[in-house]
Amino acid sequence: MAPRVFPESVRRMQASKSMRLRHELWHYVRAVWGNPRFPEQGRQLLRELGWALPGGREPMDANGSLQFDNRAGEDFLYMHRQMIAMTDRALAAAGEPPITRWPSIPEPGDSDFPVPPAWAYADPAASPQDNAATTRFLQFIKADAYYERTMRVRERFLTDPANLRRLSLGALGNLAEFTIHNAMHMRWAAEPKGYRPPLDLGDPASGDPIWDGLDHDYLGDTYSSHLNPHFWYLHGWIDDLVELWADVNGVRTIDWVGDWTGGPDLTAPTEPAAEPAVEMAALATAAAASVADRPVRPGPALAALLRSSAMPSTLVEITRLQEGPG
Ligand SMILES: [Cu+2]
Repeated sequence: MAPRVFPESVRRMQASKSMRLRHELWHYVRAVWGNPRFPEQGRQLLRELGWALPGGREPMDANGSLQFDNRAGEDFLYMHRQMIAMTDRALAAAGEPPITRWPSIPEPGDSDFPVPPAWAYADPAASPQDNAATTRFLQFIKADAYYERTMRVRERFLTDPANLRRLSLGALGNLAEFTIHNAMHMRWAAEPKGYRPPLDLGDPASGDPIWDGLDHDYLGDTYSSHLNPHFWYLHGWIDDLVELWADVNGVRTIDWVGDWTGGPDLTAPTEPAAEPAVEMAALATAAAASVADRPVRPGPALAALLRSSAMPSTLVEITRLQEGPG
């Protein structure tokens, strides 16, 4: 059976600029916040926008090592759990059952979820060497051997009750995000229709509307990944880890500490996506203030600084850095 495609009403909600930007910015902030190369002005700008990461909840420390005792992994599990709940509500409103979840990660040769082939990565904003390295990374992560030597091993580790008993929920979330979730995104990503320019922190809501269409569902970009049918299968699998963990540890009600879902909606109030905006408001934390109340403009100096800092901040960059092939 082909991966399930949601009704257009649901896909329209997911394709709204509001939801796209929220998902992208949420991942972006967590990627850059603790990086010593991220300029302090950038952090200040995010604070002013209401998008500061709650204190001490960087997924990685300044050296890029995963942090297991600061609940950052809870943020990851919690935020995506809210996305699933929102989508399940939209599906119910359209008369459809909740998202379908992968009970286990599809093996090589799975006829329902074949791994799309690697392609020659050709981001016009990257150097030829960089594109070649990303192409090698795609070949590496999509190979059967990657599943057999790495992904399956990690799946077994993360679902083993003995391990789940030893891990806090935050540690589990962080391990899941960076050892298997990012890799699943890239393994099941298909060649995109084009290469979207990265987030412009100076004007987050800007960007060519061609990237907002229903057909922009590239799994390797947090701006579009949730439009891709695979997103819900793989995040369903991740979300089930939470239940498995709770079960194994006899936890009946999870007392979430890491519950950061991002800041206010930064899309212009004139956005036509009125309904999704209402839904998204439920995700915004202390989000009463809108950008209009806080006319923040970073100026060209910060924009140039952010560009030149060249930190890994996108899903492709982070996963390539972590997974190799070296
Ligand atoms: Cu995400």
